Amino acid sequence: MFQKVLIANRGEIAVRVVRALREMGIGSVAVYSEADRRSLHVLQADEAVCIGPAPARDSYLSVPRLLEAARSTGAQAIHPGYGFLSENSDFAAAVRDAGLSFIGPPPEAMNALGNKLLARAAAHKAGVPVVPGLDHPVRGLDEARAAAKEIGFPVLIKASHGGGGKGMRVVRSEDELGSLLELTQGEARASFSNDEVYLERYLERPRHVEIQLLADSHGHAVYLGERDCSAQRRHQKLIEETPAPGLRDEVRRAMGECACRLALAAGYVNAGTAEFMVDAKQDFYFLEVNARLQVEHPVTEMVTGFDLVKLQLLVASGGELPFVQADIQPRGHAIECRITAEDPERDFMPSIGKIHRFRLPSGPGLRNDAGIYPGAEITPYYDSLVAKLISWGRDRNEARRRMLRALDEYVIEGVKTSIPFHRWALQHPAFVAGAIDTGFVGAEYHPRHIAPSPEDEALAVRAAALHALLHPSGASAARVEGPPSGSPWKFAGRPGAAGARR
Ligand code: MV4
Repeated sequence: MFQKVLIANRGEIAVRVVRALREMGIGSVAVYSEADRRSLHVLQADEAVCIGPAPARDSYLSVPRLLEAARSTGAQAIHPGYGFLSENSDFAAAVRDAGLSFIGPPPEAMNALGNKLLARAAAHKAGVPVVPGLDHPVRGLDEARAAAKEIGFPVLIKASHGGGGKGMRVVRSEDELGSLLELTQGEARASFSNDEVYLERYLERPRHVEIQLLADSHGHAVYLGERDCSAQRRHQKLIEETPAPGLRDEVRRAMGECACRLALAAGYVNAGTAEFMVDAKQDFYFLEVNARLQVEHPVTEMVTGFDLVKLQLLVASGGELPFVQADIQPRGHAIECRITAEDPERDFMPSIGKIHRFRLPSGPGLRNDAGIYPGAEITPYYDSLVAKLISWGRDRNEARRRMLRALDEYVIEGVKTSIPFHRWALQHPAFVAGAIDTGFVGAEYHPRHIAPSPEDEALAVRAAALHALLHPSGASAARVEGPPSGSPWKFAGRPGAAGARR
């Protein structure tokens, strides 16, 4: 096993990796940009190296600076976290060429699964269902027309090199095909420097269900259940849970077995995620493999009891998986809410500033993975994810109500956060019923759901005016004696109160 590992990342995920290393008795090296001098991951790691100025391309994305930091500190391996260089096969190769271990898959496996068309072909070969469509780039309008007719409308034009929902266009009829093909190719050329596109049948509002897999270098692969990530907005996940509500056991098992076959066929070694779309009949279709630890990995850890970061370190150092599929027996239900520094009332606009009050919820069945602390600065340079709140329950409803309770306890002041959105989502009838798909947030969420209603605003103004009349000296409301039962405001929003949630 390694004695010292460098973490090529920042924020909550860097803190998460430090924790696993500390428990394993392995030294940790944090790297940081000038904007992150006082960040939590720097304070938590055994050592820390400044690798450059705030812009990520000059720090967290600089391969030479990361390798130099590993060399100068004597780290033997690099954990890339998620985002940044985590799925960059050139980085994985450079780490290997520098004589270090990469806590991730071999670059060859990353390449085989990283390109959408290559991944489709690999899936096809491994007997994994993919959405009906072309297995090669479109070579002209005539071919596209013939393929679209065969597939059946609506079809989806996808850029081979696209990602994160960019470079996709729905075509509803043949007469739109020519113009949308040109448009998508032009956008693909501009965004990905490559205009290759292909066609697939378009699934309306699928669920997003992904399989957590784990593969070692001895030919073993297992799956650790699935996660439903349908609660997302513009391809940014907001809430994830496991197990996927209502997913039939035989579907879950079939998806898991597909993910393992694919991993073994590609020579994959690491934790990884096979993404699928699931339709209303629970037919499932493979999308792609994320060759990294994911943001939402904690929900899987909560129900399986395994530490995925420790297992990543084990398989990356050549170790054999210490259990088989039958040993994986998930228990209960877990939900994760991503706490981002964004304003859900203003189109999730990033919010920056200093965190002045910060208190995390605690008590039974909760986990907090936070990258911030009181006094920390949220800068505009990086991702807006600042913390993750995970709840566990014996069943889904316990996990859901526990999450609502925890969101009520959460205190974070200084920046706007996604917490009001989560309160809304977790009480929505469709979420309560476990009946959401990837269209849920786009179709159902509107800022007015969390902004105070005009009635409440007007009532607040009248209350303030009354207070000013009764206390002309300017005594603050906080010092005014309330009725014996306490202020009615104290109970507004509690179960049983008029207009209460739940
Ligand atoms: C699709 C689809 C419907 N039909 N492909 C979006 C991101 C990319 N990785 C794949 N995506 C989709 N591909 C076909 N043939 C709908 C989506 C999609 C989606 C997929 C997974 C999770 C969230 C999504 C949100 C909107 C659209």
